[in-house]
Amino acid sequence: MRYLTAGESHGPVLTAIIEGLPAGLAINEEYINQQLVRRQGGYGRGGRMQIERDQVKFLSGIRGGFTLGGPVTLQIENRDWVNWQEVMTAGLEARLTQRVVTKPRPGHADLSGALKYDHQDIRNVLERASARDTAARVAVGSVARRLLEELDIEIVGQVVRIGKVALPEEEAGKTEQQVARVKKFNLWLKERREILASSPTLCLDQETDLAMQKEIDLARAKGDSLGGVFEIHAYGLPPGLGSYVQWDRRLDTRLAAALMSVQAIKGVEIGAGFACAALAGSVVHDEIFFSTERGFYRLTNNAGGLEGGVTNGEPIVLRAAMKPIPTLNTPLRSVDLISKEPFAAAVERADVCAVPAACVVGEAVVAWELAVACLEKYGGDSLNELKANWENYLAYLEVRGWKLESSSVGVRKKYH
Ligand code: EPS
Repeated sequence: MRYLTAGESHGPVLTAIIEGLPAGLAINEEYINQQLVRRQGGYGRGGRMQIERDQVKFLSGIRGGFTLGGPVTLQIENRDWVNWQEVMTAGLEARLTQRVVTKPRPGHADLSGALKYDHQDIRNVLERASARDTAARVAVGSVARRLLEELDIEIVGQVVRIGKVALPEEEAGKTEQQVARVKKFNLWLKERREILASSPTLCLDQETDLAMQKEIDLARAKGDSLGGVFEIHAYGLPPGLGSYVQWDRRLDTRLAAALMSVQAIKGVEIGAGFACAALAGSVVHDEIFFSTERGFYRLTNNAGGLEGGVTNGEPIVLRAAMKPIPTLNTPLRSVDLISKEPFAAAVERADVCAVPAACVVGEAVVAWELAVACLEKYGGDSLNELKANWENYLAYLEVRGWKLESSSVGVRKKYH
């Protein structure tokens, strides 16, 4: 399964084509729109999100509410297009001398993009480099999420840090506390979703949520911007997705790449991640136990559900660090592309903080990689074929001593 996205931030539409989806998957536009709304929200967004009302339109590959097996085309309109039409239109009549950008903003693709593609107008770079494209990626990821639901796989994301404000567990370190948190959250998936849906920063802890909002207000008042860290958990993955036999088949390779590909992400961790480096092996590795009742089980999940690039049956735990948005109201020093004169970057419309939005994008790109891994493992041209292969594999695992009931798949079924 693969996909491409296309579109400029102020062009008429964003488009994505997905190829390789099995036939027979029930999907509707409303399902995708719910995720698009989540991406548009979050505390700290700027003026552009007042204009856009992202909604997907299916243009191919779906009939009567079910996928056909052919390429699925998704389209999202840019409402801002009406304000940019004359400048952005594809025809020769485009007013290319208007809204020209020659002042590269530090932290954006502006300077390297203009040099790489031989552009004199940085608009030709920023239009495609823009995080506007993440709307298309969320639409694509939502299709993958729908497929994963059929296999009882759930993904949930949360913001754990914005600027200097972080969840108390963050400050405490990541071994015991993190394990306890992962376990607790496993039982509380439904409640977690409800709390997160009402948190403007996508943070589970109310006190931290309020402190994060204050931090964003402070940054806004100072004309500054903020980054942060979000965490994605995936539940319901049996052991055996991904492979250690080749570097590019390792699931952690793909998940890390997917998260790194999201605009402004500068770091990714899996499980206890960078904290592992400071700890002894005896503390880090998740010991293996067995009982006839539970089958194979673990008491810790520092590996974040991945060993040797393969899922081990524990929840997947990923984190991504987002840098502060580089478009600032406090000008940074830069140099004009054409005149080579130094200047202080002009004040522009921008988000103060887009970490909650990036978390929704993170969920989407993780959903995509997990759906690809499932299709590779189980195969099938139709959903029925995929599910039959999946159930067959779960039955095989049970024979080998890995029990669905005591795994995160089973726990989910019991509690939700
Ligand atoms: C972005 C700049 C802003 C953001 C945009 C990403 O857009 P504009 O230049 O139109 O003000 O709002 O994000 C989105 C449009 C979006 O949908 O998330 C950038 O430079 O990356």
